[in-house]
Amino acid sequence: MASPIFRFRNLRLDPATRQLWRDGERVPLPLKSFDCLTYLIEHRDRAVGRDELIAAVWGRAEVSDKLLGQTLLRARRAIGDASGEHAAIRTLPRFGYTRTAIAQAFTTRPEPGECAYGLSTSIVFDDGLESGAADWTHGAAAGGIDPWSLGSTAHGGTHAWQAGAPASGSPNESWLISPTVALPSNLSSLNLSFWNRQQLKAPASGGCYDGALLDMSTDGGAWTQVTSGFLTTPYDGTITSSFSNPLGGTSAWCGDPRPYAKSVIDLQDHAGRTVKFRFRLGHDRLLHREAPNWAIDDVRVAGCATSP
Ligand SMILES: [Ca+2]
Repeated sequence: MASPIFRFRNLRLDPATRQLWRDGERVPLPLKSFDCLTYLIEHRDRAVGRDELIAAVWGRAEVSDKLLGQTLLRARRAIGDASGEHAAIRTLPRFGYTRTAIAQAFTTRPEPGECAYGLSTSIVFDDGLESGAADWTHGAAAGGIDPWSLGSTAHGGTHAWQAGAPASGSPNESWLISPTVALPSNLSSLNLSFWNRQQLKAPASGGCYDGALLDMSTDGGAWTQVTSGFLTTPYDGTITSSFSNPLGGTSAWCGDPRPYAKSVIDLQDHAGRTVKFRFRLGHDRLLHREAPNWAIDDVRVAGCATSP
């Protein structure tokens, strides 16, 4: 299992690089204080005895109460710990056979699409589009053009799916369809994630002229638009019906422009089924932005498994 990153309050602690961040700013912290903080967070489900903490961080028993107290004080200051019963790190006066123990009340949370501490990520499907189109398909509605191809506007590596712009004056509907993915029934937090970059045309007043959206088919059934379960980067507007966009009136992404962002969608309700994803793009009859209008990379379906 990869070394976890802990997130609590407005803080982010990375044990692998021994760095602590608050609101995106690095918080300097002496190494022993950092190691104490990490050990307490790693064992946040119980109180930690003084001697255990010293053995884990210093590896020897002759650490004075004063040194331990100073080390913990620096850790507490670094995380902005409150005093009294709301403190994350508290000293318990009597604890078993040790003189004192450190109790903690850290509540950590995973990022959308990541697994909580103690659970390992299980990858179900992962395609960075570096090995060709494989089982992907794409096309366009009758009379339209298929703007999809593998191009170099990548998020990871050197390839991504990308859609160009049809000629102005021509409303267009096109799609890109993923391979079939079988969702296991023994994982939790099943999700689809993909990197999603747009250069679509949108009115300054909000909404979309051109729009991009996600459909899903379950067990080979009809396509339906995904309209809920977005854990990050939800649709940001409704496509206007005023300029002949075939998808007019639907919710869509319409970044004008928007750099690569990660879209994460909850799939847990579909566990045990097979699914396909359809990335659908609608252009209106006005002038279009420069290609690529939509780029998709690093498409992944994953869930969380309890570690053995
Ligand atoms: Ca790629």
